[in-house]
Amino acid sequence: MSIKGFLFDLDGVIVDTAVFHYQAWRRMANELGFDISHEFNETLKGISRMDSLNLILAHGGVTLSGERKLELATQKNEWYLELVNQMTPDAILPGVTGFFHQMKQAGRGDGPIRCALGSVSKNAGLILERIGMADDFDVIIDGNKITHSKPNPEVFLKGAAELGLQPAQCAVFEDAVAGVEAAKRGGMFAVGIGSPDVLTQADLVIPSFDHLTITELLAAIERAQGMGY
Ligand code: B16
Ligand code: MG
Repeated sequence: MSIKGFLFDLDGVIVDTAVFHYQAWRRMANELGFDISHEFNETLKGISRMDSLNLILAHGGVTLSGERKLELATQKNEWYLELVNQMTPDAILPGVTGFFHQMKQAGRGDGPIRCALGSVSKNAGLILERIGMADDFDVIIDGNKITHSKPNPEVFLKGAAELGLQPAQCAVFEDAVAGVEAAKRGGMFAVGIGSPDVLTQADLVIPSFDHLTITELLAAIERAQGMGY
């Protein structure tokens, strides 16, 4: 089925807020007396705030009350927002702005490509405002509109539905293992942004949007579909 919609993850695809999440979670873990590595941080990408906290506490062997966990999640978010509030459009990852320009111009003969944001972050709206991309999506699905974080496909299924498209008509751009799994479980074509060694479930992996043309991308997707991806 030909691709008519693009669904974009936010953290690690449009902007590198994954680094800010890591800094804030690491600060919290350090205050609790343990550390988290880059490798462990990979497992938190695309996972909701409370699910991330539970994974980190289990990793550190720490058990806390529900009330204390809420306090810590709130504290982490305050540290994270200090970093987010310093963001400007300069934080947009290389090639993203050019790709969006092409997307607005590209058509498939039977209509333009439509796009949605599919992020489990409750701060997605603020981040898009900070980087000047709040008006660049036809549909925005964020952590305030969903009940299950990735790898559950809910965020992308809602995005496709609000675009008026079938899942198979959509390609998802994801940097996280959990996000690629969500796209596959949702029945979408998964374009991994990063390393094929990490994003092993993706149908196609590209290093970034830098120097990427829509024509080349759609051709690569069609080749992968032809191979029964
Ligand atoms: P917040 P994405 C996800 O965003 C992040 O990858 C993940 O690390 C974070 O815990 C989650 O959002 C929740 O974010 O605390 O801001 O609500 O990758 O789905 O865009
Ligand atoms: Mg991400």
